[in-house]
Amino acid sequence: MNKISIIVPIYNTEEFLEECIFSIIMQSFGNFELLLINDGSGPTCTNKINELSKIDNRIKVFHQKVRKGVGAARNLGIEKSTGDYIYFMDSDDYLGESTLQLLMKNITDHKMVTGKQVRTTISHENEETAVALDTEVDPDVHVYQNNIKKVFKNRSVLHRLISKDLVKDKNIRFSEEVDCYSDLSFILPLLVDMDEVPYIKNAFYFKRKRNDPITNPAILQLDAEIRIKDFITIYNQLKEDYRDNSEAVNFLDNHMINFYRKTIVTFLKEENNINLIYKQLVSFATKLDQQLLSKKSIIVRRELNALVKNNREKFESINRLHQRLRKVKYALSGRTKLYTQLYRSVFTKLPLKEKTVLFESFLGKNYSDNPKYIYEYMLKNHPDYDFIWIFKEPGKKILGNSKQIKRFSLKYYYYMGTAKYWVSNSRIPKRFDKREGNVYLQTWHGTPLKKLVFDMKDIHSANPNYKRDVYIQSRRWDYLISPNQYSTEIFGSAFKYDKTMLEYGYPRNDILYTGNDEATINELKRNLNIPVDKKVVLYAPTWRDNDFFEAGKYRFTLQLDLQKMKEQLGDEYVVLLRMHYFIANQLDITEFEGFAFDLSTYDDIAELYLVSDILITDYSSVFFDYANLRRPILFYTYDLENYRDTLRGFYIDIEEDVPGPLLKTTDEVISTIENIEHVHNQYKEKYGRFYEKFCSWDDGKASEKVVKEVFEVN
Ligand code: C2G
Repeated sequence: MNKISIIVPIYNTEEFLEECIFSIIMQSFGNFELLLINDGSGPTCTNKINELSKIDNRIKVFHQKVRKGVGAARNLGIEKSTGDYIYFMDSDDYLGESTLQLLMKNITDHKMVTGKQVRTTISHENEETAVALDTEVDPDVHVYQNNIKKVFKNRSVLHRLISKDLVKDKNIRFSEEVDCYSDLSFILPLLVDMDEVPYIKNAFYFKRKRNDPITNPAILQLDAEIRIKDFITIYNQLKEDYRDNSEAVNFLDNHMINFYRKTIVTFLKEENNINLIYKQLVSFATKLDQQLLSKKSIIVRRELNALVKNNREKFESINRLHQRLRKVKYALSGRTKLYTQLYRSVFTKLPLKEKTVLFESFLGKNYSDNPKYIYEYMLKNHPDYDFIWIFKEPGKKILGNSKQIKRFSLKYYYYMGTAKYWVSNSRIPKRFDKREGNVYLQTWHGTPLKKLVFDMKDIHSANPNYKRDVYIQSRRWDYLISPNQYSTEIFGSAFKYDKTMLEYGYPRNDILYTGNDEATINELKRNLNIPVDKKVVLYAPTWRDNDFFEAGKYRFTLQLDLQKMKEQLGDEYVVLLRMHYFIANQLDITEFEGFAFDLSTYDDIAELYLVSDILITDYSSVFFDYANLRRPILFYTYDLENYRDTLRGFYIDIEEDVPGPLLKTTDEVISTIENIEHVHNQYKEKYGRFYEKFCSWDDGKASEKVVKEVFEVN
């Protein structure tokens, strides 16, 4: 008795499937059948389904050769089910270990019971919310009675344990006409049949928010036009079927009006879109309950009334006003929004300044990297251009006396809107839509070791929308600089970039060829206030995606034992500490004065490369650049396994391919430095191969080549 039929429709979700199915077969409640409905997936996913179906004899597989949609797939599951209860899951989600047990325990005489949905972006073996998976079974404390309307506020059938008799008696099925929102036709009969539903707070369902709506969208990440048409189709149909049931009518109308306000009005921001959906708008508006409508805001009411009368001209004119009001409301809701609105409606409409070039490096933090060297080359050779630097804190010492503006000030928005050229080594915020005529040179900031964007599986950093955001931002790039053939290939796949690639090496490395002489180095050392007679070790690690205070503000804990290093190396060496620009906490090194120097906020790391005799890094791209100097590189990789295998994944085999030893302790670092000549010699051949692969395009002339291709110069 009391068997559950778990129904999982599957369409090309091979990367998530294992996690979903394992979370089911590991349930503490075991009396279930798992019905996997393959809704016309491709061969990779189909093979995966077949392979996984063999691991447990409670799994039954049904293949549909052609895709029929999620509604049809779930309906097939219902037909084939033999259990007393039905439970729907999506194939990219997973369950807490005792989820089914908790639901079963509490359903008693009820027809339905539900639990908590947790939104997640990451796999559960890596996930902190995995803690929730082990939550003790403590049913009594966490049961609430929830109003059925509240339960279905999200219009989803997921994570509801439902009596099969009810489904059978009332012949409840999903709509097969639509791709999105087919759930509505299943929900409505439940809604009219029940008032309250037990809600078990500690029965967890992990709903994955897919991190890649570009390559592999979930149903609700589909095109807005499809979603709108589907919603209206299903609304119209149900409105007809349930016209005599006031409860159902009220539910449908409320959801329709909300959908109109949120999704449809946003879609109509683009004026021409009205042509795509006008007919559908009229069809639903004429069905709305007038009394309910009278409670809505005047603008929505007037728009919908115009639709009821099929008066398109009037509808369009009210909608234009609605859109304007929205913009004003948006602009008034904060300074950033006001400036963004000015950027969009005013600044980008002003004439384009054909000879103005904006430069930004590392989000305005410093005067450095590729933009600095492109700027300096242009300043010397093409002074007929106007140059503007964007800084978080203007007033920096830069070559020449070009204008400096504060990032995110009104002037910044003004120049972003009017300058023809943008030169940046990192991402420019999403809100800056590109205007006609703008030329955006993206220089990027390093040869990738750590996997980037679309080559990453899970996203562990503070921004779960990373992939979508980078996609939007990188569509605006016109040129991208590549430092070597290896990067060209990676940038293509990681950014899905297919516009012009400038394959000239890095402008930021020009100085490693033009400034690698004793006089320049000694001068730099004096400016830095570091002893000229000591050898210099530069420690430049990268940041950890999972160690942050908030987005963009990361934490770093120094794992090098400076005390030991000072004792054993202090006579001969000094150490320069250089944290990544994302690191927000300060290092406290007061007790190592004269031996350790914190140069984390120093503008240009290339100058630190020049003054140092040895580089210590970990997974930072700094070593690809430093290798241009052919000086020794050590890798202090105390957390290699976690970093490589969980956080990021690498493009190269770090244990095989890098031109120096991987070290795990301060003692190893010290003894390697003590024997540096010998160690460096051991890596001679590897270093040669490494240089060939990653540095051979650099020749001190990259800035010139880039400028000649991007700008109108002779
Ligand atoms: N950098 C620095 N100081 C550090 C680390 C990095 O000045 N301690 C600068 C270097 O110019 C380096 C660049 O920031 O090349 C990028 O740093 P990474 O550590 O490689 O990390 P990330 O910013 O994540 O970029 O394709 C490259 C990747 O995007 C990595």
